[in-house]
This record gives sequence, structure tokens and C-alpha cells, in this order.
Amino acid sequence: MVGFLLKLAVASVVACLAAGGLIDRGQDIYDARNYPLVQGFIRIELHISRLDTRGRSQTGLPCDITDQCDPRVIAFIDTERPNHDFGGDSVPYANYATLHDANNVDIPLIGKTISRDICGRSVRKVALRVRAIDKDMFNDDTIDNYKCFITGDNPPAENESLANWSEEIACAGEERKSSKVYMKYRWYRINEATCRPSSNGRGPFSGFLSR
Ligand SMILES: *[C@@H]1O[C@H](CO)[C@@H](O)[C@H](O)[C@H]1NC(C)=O
Ligand SMILES: *[C@@H]1O[C@H](CO)[C@@H](O)[C@H](O)[C@H]1NC(C)=O
Ligand SMILES: [Ca+2]
Repeated sequence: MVGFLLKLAVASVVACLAAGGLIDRGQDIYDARNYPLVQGFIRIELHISRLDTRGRSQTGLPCDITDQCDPRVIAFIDTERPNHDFGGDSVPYANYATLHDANNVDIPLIGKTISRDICGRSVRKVALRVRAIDKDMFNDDTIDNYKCFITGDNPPAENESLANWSEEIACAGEERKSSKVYMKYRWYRINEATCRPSSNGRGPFSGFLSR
């Protein structure tokens, strides 16, 4: 009996992990208590101005011995699984938009805006995900993953002309807090007719590059 209960407990922990991880669930519950739901037809715009790699990759070692990082920067506006880890658990990297691809620069200027729409669903929190890798001859190194949030605490503007950009956000790397992506966002209500539905996991291009 004890063995059976133990197996049951292990099975439910495993089921829970498979469903997105214990930390994710805990965070979802916390969010439900703390952030209001935002519902409707909404456009989110994310502007990424620059990346500061500090010349190092996620391991803390310099990107290159002899010169600067060779960064490729990709981004995705995650309206579906904001609390999930980077990678397949949230959004396959292949679905990210490529914002920048350069050689020998530790602080690349990016200056690109991507956008994504919420078409009638409700959200509590949106994850602004950025990933930077250092291109190498033989294998690429992760520079870092960066994730900052929009929440219902700052509700979307009534329409585009009323939508102000946020203050600049210095979004710190998950592994090295000294590495940062500088970004700002705005979000506003749009007409249903102009809404572009998309998903995290499918569709040819789920993060639209707008300019
Ligand atoms: C945006 O909303 C404001 C306030 O409701 C309104 O006065 C303005 O005409 C709207 N602008 C557009 C472009 O719809
Ligand atoms: C946007 O900024 C303008 C000018 O600072 C301000 O008057 C307006 O109230 C702001 N709009 C919102 C939705 O906060
Ligand atoms: Ca280099």
C-alpha cells in the first residue's frame, strides 16, 4: 500500500512536470492572484534597441579569445506560455524572428520592432523573449536568454494613437545579470478585422517583423 501510494505520488509529480514544470505552475497561481486578466483584440509592439553582451557568453568565458562576440539576436513575443522555460517548453527557437546577425561586436545596435496580436483571447502576462547566441566556426554558444514581462497592471491603450511607449527596460540575462537587452514596448486595442492570429508553436511565422 505504501509502495502504491509512493508510486502514485511519483506519478503525479511526473505528470505535473510534464505539464510544464512545478515552478511554472506555482508562478501561474501567483500571477492569477496578482495580475488582472486582459481580454480582447490587442497589438503588442516590442522595440529592441541594443544588446550588451559584456563580451562574454553564458558560461562567463569571453565569446572570443582574440576579438569581440559574433552575436545573432532573435526574439519572440510570447502571449501563451510566459512562465515556461526557454526552448521547446515555450516557443521553438525556429519560430523566433531574427533581429540581428553580426561579427565582432560586443554591444550590437539593433533598432528593430516586432509585433504580435492577441485576437480575442485573454492574457495576464506576456513574455518578451530575446535570445542571443555567439556564432562560432564549430559550434555556437549561448550568450544568454532574456525575458521580461508585460502584465495587466499596465493595461493596453484604447487605440494606437493613444499608445505610449514604455520606459526603456534593461532586461537582464538569465545566467549573467550584467548582460542586458535594452527594450521598450507598447500595447493597444485594435479592430477585430485587423487582428492577425498566430500561435507559439505553429504557423510559418508567429512573430511578425514590422519594421
Ligand atoms: C483613439 O481614442 C480616443 C479616445 O477614445 C479618440 O478620441 C480617438 O479619436 C481615437 N483615435 C483613433 C485613431 O481611433
Ligand atoms: C501618453 O502620453 C501623453 C503625453 O505624455 C499623456 O498625455 C497620455 O495620458 C498618455 N497616455 C496614456 C494612455 O497613458
Ligand atoms: Ca569574433
